[in-house]
Amino acid sequence: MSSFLILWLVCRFLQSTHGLTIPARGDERQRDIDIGERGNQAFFNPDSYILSSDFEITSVPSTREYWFDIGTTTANPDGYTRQIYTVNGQFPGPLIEVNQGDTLVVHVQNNLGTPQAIHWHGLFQNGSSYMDGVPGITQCPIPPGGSFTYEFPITNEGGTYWWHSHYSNDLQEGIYGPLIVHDTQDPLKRGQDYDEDRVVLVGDWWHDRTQVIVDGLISSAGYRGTVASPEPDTLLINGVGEANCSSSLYPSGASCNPPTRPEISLLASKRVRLRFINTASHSHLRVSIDNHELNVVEADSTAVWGPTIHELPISEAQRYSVIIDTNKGKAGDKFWLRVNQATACQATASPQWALGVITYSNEQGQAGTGGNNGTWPNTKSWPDLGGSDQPCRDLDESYSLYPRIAKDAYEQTFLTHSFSSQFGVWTLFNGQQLTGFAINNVSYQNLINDPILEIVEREGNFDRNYVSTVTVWEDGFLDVIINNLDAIDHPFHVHGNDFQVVKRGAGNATAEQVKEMDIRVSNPLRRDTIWIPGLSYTVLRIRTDNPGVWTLHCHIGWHLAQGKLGAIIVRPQDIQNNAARPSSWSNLCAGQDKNAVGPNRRTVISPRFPFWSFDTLNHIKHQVLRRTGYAD
Ligand SMILES: [Cu+2]
Repeated sequence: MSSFLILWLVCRFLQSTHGLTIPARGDERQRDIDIGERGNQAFFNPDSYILSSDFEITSVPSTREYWFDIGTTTANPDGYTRQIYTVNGQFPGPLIEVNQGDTLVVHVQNNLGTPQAIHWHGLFQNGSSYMDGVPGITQCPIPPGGSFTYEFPITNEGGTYWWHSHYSNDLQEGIYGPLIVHDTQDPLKRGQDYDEDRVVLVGDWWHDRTQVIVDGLISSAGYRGTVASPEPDTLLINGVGEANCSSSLYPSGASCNPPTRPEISLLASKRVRLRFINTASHSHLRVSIDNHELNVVEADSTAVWGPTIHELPISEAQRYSVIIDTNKGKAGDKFWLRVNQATACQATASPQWALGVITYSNEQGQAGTGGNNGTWPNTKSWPDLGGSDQPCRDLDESYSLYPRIAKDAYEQTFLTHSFSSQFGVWTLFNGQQLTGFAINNVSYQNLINDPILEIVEREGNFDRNYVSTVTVWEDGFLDVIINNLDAIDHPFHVHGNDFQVVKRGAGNATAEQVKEMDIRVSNPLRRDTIWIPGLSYTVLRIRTDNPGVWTLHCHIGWHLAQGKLGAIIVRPQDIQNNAARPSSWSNLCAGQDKNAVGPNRRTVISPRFPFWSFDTLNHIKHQVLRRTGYAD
C-alpha cells in the first residue's frame, strides 16, 4: 500500500471518528481543525444576540433606557489571555433593541483610566448631532471615572446598526455591540420574510493592546517595525476565536487556551435572518455556511432585493442581513460557519479565519451551550469560496442590490465636493511630521476638548490645517466624491446620513468631471459604509436635511488613528438655531485644555515602511485592479 493511500485512510478514519475536517481547498485560507480541549469563555452570553419575538414592534413610541458600565477584565477571546474592555462585564457588548420613534437613553459610566465616547453607527441623529459620540468633532470625551447620558430620538430609520467607541481605536478592545431598530413600515417582516432573527458579529483581534499598536503606528519606530496597519492575529465570531497556538507569531511562552467555539442553535425547517456586522479594525471578511445559501436582504440598514450566494463579502463596519433555510438536515445536525479574511483586499502574509457551529435544534430560542456534545460538524465548505484571486469589491459591484423602498437618485445637486485621500508624510500643526493618511492633504489632528460642532455653534473658527471639511449651507443635495489616491483599499463611513452610491470608477475625478458624468439614476443603493478600491473614486449623493457636523472617515481603525478623517458641516445656521444640548454635554468640556491633542499625541517623522514598500504595494495592487477591471 502506498504511503499516500495510508495517509488518506488515516485521514478518513479521523474524519469519521472525530469529526476532523480536511480542508476542502488546497489553499492557505482554511487550516486543519484540531480538536483540543476548549476552555470556557465567560464574557459573551450567547443568548444575548437572539432577537426575541417577544419584543413588540410598534409605532407607539417609548423611552428605552440602557446603562453601560465600561470596565476592564482579563479574558482569552482567542486563547491568548490579556486585558480587554467590557461593557456591563460583557465582551462583545450588549444588544440595544428599539423601535423607530422611540427615544434611546444610554447612561455611560466610564470606569477606564482613559477618556471615552460612544458612537451610534448608522443612526442619523437628526437634530441631535451633539449625541453622535465623536470626541473632538461632536463632543468632549467622557473623562476617566466620569459619566454621560446619551439621549436622542430614533427618527425615520430602521434596520441593523451597531454602537462602538469612537475614542482612538478602542472599539477594538471590546467596546462595541449591535443596535437594532425595528420599524412597522420595514419591508422585511418576521413571519413574512423570515421566522427567526439573530445577530452575528464578525471581527478581528490582536494580542497587543490597541494603545500599544496606535502609539507604535504614529511613532518613528512604527509598530512591529512598520507604519503599515498590522494584520490581525485572529478573527472572532461573536467575540470568540482560536489562535494558532503553534504559530511563530504567537507570543512565546504565553499559555494558549482557546474558548469553546461559538455555537448558534437554530430551529430546523425555518427561515432564519442572520444580521452580520463586521466589527473589524482591518479585515474585509468573507462569510459562508456549509450547505446553506445566503439570500441577501439588507445592506447596512437598507432593505434590498439581493442575490442568493454561497459567500458574503463584508467590509469593516458594514452590515448585511441574509436569510437561510434551515432545511438541510434534522435536529442535531451541525454545519460550519466560516469566516475568512478576504485575501485580495489586503496584502496579508498570514490570512486568518474563524469557525462557528450552526446546530439545528428543536427547541425554540436556545443558543448553543458550547461543547457541541463532543462532536464537530463534518460538513464541507462550498467548493467556490473565493481565494486570493477573488476580486475585492463591495457586493453591489458584483450583483444588483435594489433597495426595496425605491428612491431614484435625488434631484440635481447644488454642490459637488471632492475628498482626496492619500498616504504620505504630512506636516502637523507643531511642525513635526507624521507618516500616515491625509484627506485633501490634511492629516486629522484632534483638538479633542474643542469639538468642531461647538465651534460652529459659537460662530468661531477652527484651523483648516487640522481637519479637512466642506460646509453646506442649504437643505438640498450634495455630491461627495471620494478619491482614493492610494493603491490600498479603504472602507469609508459617513456619519449622520446614508448616501446613494451614484457612481464608481477608476482613477480620480474632479467636481467638474463628475457634473458631466452619467450617474446611476435608477434606485441606487443607499448605505452608510462603502468599500473604495485603491486608485478609484466613488460619488456619494447625500440629502442635506440634517444639520450637524458629520464625520467622514476610513473605518480601518488603524488608518483612522493615522489621520484619515474629514467632516461635512451641514447648515451652520440651523446648527446655531437649534443648539438644544443638555448642560451635561457642556460640562464635559468645562475646564478642559482646549489645546490638548488627543487621543494620541503625534510624535516625530516615521517614514519607515520596510516590509511593504509602497512601490511594491502599488505594483501588487495594479495587478489586482487589472484583474477586477478597475485599471488597464
Ligand atoms: Cu483606510
